[in-house]
Amino acid sequence: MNGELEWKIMQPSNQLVEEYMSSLNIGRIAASAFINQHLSKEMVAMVMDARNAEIYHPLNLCNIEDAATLIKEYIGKQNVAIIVYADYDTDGITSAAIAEKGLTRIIEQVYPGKDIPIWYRIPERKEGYGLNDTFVEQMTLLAHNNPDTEYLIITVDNGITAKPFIQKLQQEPNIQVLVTDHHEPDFENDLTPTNICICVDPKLDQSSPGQNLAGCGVIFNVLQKLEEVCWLKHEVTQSLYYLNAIGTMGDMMHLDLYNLCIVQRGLFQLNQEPMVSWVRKMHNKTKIDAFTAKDISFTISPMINSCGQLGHALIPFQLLTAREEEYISELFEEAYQIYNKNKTETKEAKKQAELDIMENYIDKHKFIMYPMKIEYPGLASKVATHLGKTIGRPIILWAETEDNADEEIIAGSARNDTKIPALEILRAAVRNGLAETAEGHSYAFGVKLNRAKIPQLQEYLDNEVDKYEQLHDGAITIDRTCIIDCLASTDEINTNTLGDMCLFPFAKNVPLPMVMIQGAKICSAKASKNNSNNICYTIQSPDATHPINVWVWNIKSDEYDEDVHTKVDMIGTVERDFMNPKYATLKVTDLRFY
Ligand SMILES: [Mn+2]
Repeated sequence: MNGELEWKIMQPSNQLVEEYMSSLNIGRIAASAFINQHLSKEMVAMVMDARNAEIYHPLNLCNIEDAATLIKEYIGKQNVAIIVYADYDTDGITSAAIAEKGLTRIIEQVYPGKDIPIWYRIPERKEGYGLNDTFVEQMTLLAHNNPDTEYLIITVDNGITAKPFIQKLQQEPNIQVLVTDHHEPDFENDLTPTNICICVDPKLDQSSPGQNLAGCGVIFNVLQKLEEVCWLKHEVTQSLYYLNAIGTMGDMMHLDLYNLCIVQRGLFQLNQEPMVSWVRKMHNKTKIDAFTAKDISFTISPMINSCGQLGHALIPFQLLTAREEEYISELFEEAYQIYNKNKTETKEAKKQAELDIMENYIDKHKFIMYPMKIEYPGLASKVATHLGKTIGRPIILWAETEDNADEEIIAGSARNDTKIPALEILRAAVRNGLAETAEGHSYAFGVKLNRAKIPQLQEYLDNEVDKYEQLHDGAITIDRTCIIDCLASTDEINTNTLGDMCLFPFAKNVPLPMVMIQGAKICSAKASKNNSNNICYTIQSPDATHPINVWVWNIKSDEYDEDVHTKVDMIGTVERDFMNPKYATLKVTDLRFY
């Protein structure tokens, strides 16, 4: 914690800050952050107002009109069943929930009383992502045995690379597939089904709007279009923004203007009355009375995701779509328990992996390849994210389980917080036949490895990193620069500032403003009874009227000496005090005593 980061102050001009403050009616800290993030006043105002905005129209995604027309045609038929095929992560589950609630209510509005069966299929983790042979066989058999029923399969958050499966499905005359997805198409290997069924995916056309939509954002837009072709107002989709917000944040999509508005509108729904029943339970459980974007990222989405990771993807889907209060309570308790279990398991897995790597890998390798003995492979990517940050090397991690022990090809998660071009190196390895695939972003990507070639690949990666390092000094060190938006007094760490932090969905690419308290007097310091590395400091800026309390976690015990140090510089974000959520505190990112 102490003094690890390089602080870089980016305080904008007073005049500009004041313009933002008066036109947006916000404080100095939020204003400075918006300016540093290059967000115009008009853009910020648009996002802030999105909480009350009544109607959004669907984005003009390619094939969206055809998709809506196809659904309209099917819901008008007599003998018809709809099957929604989703994914087991937060985005997949919220996509399925949006489809469930959306389709049911739209059908009810267009054909009151008409009963169209809608089934949901959320594969479990061990089945793998996307359509699979078992599903194709089941559907083929079903369609074959019921020749008078017409089946419409709608994929959500998957399907754009499932051409072989869709081809088989559509061999049955009474099966039709509609793909809605946001993943990259794969034209090269002829896996993209655009020529055999209707596909809605913004990635099919780089010039299409909605490039940053999550899977749930795509199905949401399709349903909005369906409302339009059915001559309905957007009443149904209007009530589903909160699910769209959760899925969008859960998939960690870039928050462009459209996504910021979705999240803002969704947050408003999560916090307003009448509240969705499971959301109210979440409020009670967490003792938080107004969720922020950060709460979606760190509490709500993880609860949904953690069930899928431990092999219970159906529970959160049922929770999100259940209608009976008693059933909702039951499902919520179950989901929350799995979430807690997941947290404990993840913590333990992180600790063990870190220890093992530090003892047995770090001296031998520049690019860590780590086979992890883990009960729940779903936790591997979370462990990888943690290790990428802490070990300071690029890392590929995969789960070694009983299930995959015999498999020739295994999937792994790669993370890279260094300046090493890890993805480029892996792609070169794929071209050299040492690995199967590498896809994603430089900081986080997925790989498929050939078990027999792992030793060779390891040698290759170590060599490549070595070569790169010799050309680029310091490439393997993690970038520790921390941008500070604004210098502040301890007096400004107050509930007004805290209120500003809730006016806008600060998260991801628009993070909470980073403030710096300079030259504060240390009035007192008190260690936690449970852990002497956690200390509550009472500090006061030179010109402030009140001292404030801030907790600092995991402080190196030799860093602070009360006989020597009397002052401190701190950087951090203004957040709820965990002891008393109504009050503001500084969540300290780094500090320096003197
Ligand atoms: Mn997704």
